[in-house]
Amino acid sequence: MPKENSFLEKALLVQVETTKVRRILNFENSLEEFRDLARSAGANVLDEIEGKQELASPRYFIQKGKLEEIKQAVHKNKIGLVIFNHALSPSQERNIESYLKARVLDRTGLILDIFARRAFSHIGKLQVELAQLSHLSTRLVRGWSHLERQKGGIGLRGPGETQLETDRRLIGNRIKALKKKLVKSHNQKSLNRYARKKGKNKIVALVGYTNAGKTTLFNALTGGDEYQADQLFATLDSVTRKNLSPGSRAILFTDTVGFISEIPTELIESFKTTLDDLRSADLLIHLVDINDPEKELKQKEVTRILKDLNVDKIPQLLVNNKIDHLSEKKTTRAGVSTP
Ligand SMILES: Nc1nc2c(ncn2[C@@H]2O[C@H](COP(=O)(O)OP(=O)(O)OP(=O)(O)O)[C@@H](O)[C@H]2O)c(=O)[nH]1
Ligand SMILES: [Mg+2]
Repeated sequence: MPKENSFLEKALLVQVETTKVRRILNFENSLEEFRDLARSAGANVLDEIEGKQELASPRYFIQKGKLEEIKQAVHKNKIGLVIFNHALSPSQERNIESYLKARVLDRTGLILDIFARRAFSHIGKLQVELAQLSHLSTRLVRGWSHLERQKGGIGLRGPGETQLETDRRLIGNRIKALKKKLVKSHNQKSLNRYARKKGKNKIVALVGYTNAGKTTLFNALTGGDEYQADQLFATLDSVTRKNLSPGSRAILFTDTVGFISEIPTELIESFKTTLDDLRSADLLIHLVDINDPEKELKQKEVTRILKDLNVDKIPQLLVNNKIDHLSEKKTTRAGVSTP
């Protein structure tokens, strides 16, 4: 087990294999990515519980025996947060929480949390808030019915309106306002200035799975000093800069947010503003980490997301990255290990 870090939130990770509905990455690699996600969210992973079942069970997602096992581990290590590498329905999340007496976060919630930690720009923050509210609004529909009994709240509601209706209305209003703000901020962004001059300057966008090395290449090509790190979702905001190489024509490179398998739809929807920059590109450079055991599947996922974003007709160059790493001995990555 890793040393306890009192500054981080103590967490337990849960991943089960559903043999009748397989996920995109294989079990081990999916677990590895899950550990990276948990680490990126600042979790101090004290335990992991794995399981295997045919299908998700409706009430708790996992089987009761497994849930009891988790409960005991939670109790033993005084863990306050249990993270599932699965999308849980609002009622499953609530049922598990009341059984375990611990906070439960699903894969979508985890990814949203990382995004919230990484959003520094004005547009980034707006996009994350939009994604979180969209996620919350789906939870309100079925999950918060207990709020319907609460009434009151000066100046908040119209006649006969329940708390749930008020919450929905307020969230709906905020979502609408956020979308408006996003469009406005986007129009003011520098890329549009560049786009107007686009006749002269070609735009090349770097795309790929998270951690493929987009920002590192972007910095090398443009002399930029954007944040690059061995972390999932190090980049959230698109940045565009001119190439460095003297003598050649000016080319504008755009660095973008990375993709991930089973990406929450709320995120794709909310990040349309940033991802809109891809539409102005003349060429997409699709970076693939050649050392990644799941590179083919990840490449397929990126291709699928690009199609979803309607940018699959833009010429694309597939580039194998981190080839220097190929000859190096494979090192094991940090996860739950014994010191
Ligand atoms: N060995 C090796 N490592 C690289 C190379 N390019 C990037 N890296 C490392 O890979 C990690 C991820 O790099 P980033 O450039 O942040 O990756 P990214 O695709 O921008 O990731 P996100 O923004 O999180 O989606 C960092 O630790 C880099 O140092 C490379 O060519 N060789
Ligand atoms: Mg990056």
